[in-house]
Amino acid sequence: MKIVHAADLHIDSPMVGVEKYPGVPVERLRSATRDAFKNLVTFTLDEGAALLILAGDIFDDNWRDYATGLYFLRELGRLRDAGTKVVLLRGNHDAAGHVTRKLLLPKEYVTELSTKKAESIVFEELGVAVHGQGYAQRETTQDLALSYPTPVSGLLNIGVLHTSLDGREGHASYAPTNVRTLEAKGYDYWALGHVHAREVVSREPWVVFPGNLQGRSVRETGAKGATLITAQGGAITEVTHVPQDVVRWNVLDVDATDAQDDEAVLGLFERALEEQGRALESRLGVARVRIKVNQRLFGRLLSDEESFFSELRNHANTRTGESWALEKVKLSLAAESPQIDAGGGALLVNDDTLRADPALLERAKEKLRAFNAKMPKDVREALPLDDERVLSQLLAEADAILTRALREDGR
Ligand SMILES: [Mn+2]
Repeated sequence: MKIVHAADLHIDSPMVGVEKYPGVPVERLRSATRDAFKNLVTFTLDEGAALLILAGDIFDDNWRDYATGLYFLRELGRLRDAGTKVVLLRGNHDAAGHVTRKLLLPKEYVTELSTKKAESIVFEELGVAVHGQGYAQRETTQDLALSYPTPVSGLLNIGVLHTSLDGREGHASYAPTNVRTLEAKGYDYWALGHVHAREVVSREPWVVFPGNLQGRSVRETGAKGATLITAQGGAITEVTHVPQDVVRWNVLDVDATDAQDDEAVLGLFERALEEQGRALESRLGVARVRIKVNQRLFGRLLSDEESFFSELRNHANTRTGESWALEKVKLSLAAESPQIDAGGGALLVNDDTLRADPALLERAKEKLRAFNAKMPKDVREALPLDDERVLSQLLAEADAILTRALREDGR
């Protein structure tokens, strides 16, 4: 028998800001959460799964209109004829008290777990008991797992829970609990949701976050999908992750420290695209590109950033066999750049260049005097900008701040 476990579908998540990126196929991105859900239903059918479990955050928020809910029901409807059962619950994003638009679920094959108290749904014909409770409110901060029912003996017991567990970076602390509490329930499998990165937390019993079904920003990189559970004779024999995403987010790090010109940087960029492109298959790849260059090239590329970046986009968009779009390009300075290591050099004009050019120094002092005159008296006295020693000190500090910022940006 096969069971499919997915969570955090966030269907019709708005994908804020994607239209800002030149050449990104916005419609393909906007429909990605729907298309991934369609993939999930097709996959469930192809596997002949008896049960599909959706562990919360099926919807991102209140729908703009009923089209979102109707799409969900229409796709789900493909499971009816196959006899596949569906169990779902609400998470923080689609908590009962938060969303105002409601769907009438077809009860003969879709069951929503109560948001009022933990309950069990027994599928005698499958030999499976599913336990769980959905979110009544967005801010659900109590440990819901504590009141989950005792397992039904002789059946495969699955707990469904939308939880941050004992804390996961970047995820609000909702329905917090811990693995020990889950273990103590005596279930065979915990079908968790909420954390968007896939994680097998435990194997005895199975405690699994499938991750979200479709990445929605560069913070959600890599393969996204669902978990396929295989059971035999009332025991779980296999648990595997299967990608369902149609758009895949990537961070492409290109170390071009040794590159001497634009052409060399482009070559390295091409190679990075090719390497990561293999995993895309027919998906759209959306990448944030981080290119690290030496100081000489850094200044030159920055001075004509726009045309260099559009060159990169053009290379990405016109690849054959793969489909790529660039979210953002970030240039950074290699940390091992000798001048930087010597303690500075990020400022085009620094103390040395200023002193080497008396006219420049005089012009700077003039500007600073005018600026200083507008300052309140106490500031003017504490910081006499036309004093060369003060100026030297400030330039050195500014250089250090800029240098550090450039280095950190390269990480
Ligand atoms: Mn959530």
